[in-house]
Amino acid sequence: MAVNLTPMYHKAEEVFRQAKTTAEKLAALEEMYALLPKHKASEKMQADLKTRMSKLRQAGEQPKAHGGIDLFHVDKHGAGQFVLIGMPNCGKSALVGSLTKAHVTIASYPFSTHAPVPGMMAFEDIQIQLVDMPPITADGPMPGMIGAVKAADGLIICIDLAADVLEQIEVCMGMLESRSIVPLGREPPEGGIAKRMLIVGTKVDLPGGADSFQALKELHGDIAPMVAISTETSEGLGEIPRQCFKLLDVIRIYSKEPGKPPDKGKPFVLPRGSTVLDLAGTIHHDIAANLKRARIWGNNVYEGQSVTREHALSDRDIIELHV
Ligand SMILES: Nc1nc2c(ncn2[C@@H]2O[C@H](COP(=O)(O)OP(=O)(O)OP(=O)(O)O)[C@@H](O)[C@H]2O)c(=O)[nH]1
Ligand SMILES: [Mg+2]
Repeated sequence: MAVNLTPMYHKAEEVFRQAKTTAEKLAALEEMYALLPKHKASEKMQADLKTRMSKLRQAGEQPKAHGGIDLFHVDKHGAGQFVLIGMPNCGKSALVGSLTKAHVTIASYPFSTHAPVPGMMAFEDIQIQLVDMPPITADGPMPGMIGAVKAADGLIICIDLAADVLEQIEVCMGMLESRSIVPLGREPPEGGIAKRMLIVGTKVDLPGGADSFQALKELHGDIAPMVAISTETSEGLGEIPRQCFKLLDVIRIYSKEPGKPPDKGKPFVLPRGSTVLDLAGTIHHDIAANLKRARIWGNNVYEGQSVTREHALSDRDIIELHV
């Protein structure tokens, strides 16, 4: 039986031939792998592509110590970055695909994602970054992946409600614990880190999904907040941006120039507890250095009240800075 390669595949192969850097070559190979028809006749090609990808990944990691590229590093954008963790085929890519415009690979076979894929998820008037990741297994994550997990502002742990939920929790939490990463609110071991985490039960539309979610909540509800979702029916999807925003514990501040209406388009996003001076420093260090006074419109204050540099801001406050 012949392997019928699509024009898209040939295009990806051409991109591979033209690629100069390891990252470009790897991205092209991944595209070729995604576009390769998966059946018996293509098994040898699949294996061959996997070997080539694996060699490139190793090559990509070698020079890291000498300042080379980190294939798992994703530049942060928006109010915060959440990295997805989960076992093969649990629905990570489908989730990122449903909440962002990212071009993810969703497939019925496992190990379909080979590299991080970032996308921006909207929550009201801000954006939160999601990063789709290759799966982890009982043998652990792909080499190099832990750096991205540690660097993230938060983790979304995906548990397939149509599969063995307890095994998945054990594998995911065990992997994190073995790297001294614990959920926020727990004491990390020395040198470890506490991370914001959201547990997402996926495929709740499948038979037994709702019951599995209840069982998961009863047994492990103390680890982190939990949400059940389906990318098929959209159930629960709206909860994810809300929960991520809550976990990030940030506030949105709108700036206003004297005599003009506030700029409601794009708020500044700051950690909860930030002051007027923190806001000024985020805008420009000159403004922070020369800040004389500020006026505020918002919660728990009179409209346009003058406040000091040390005044702690609240979510959705409008601030007018005077230098
Ligand atoms: N019924 C149902 N199927 C889903 C849902 N989410 C994902 N799937 C299916 O589950 C399979 C795996 O989905 P992916 O999103 O590719 O899974 P993944 O976790 O990214 O897989 P890897 O990249 O291999 O780790 C696909 O066939 C999806 O269509 C869901 O909410 N409901
Ligand atoms: Mg995937």
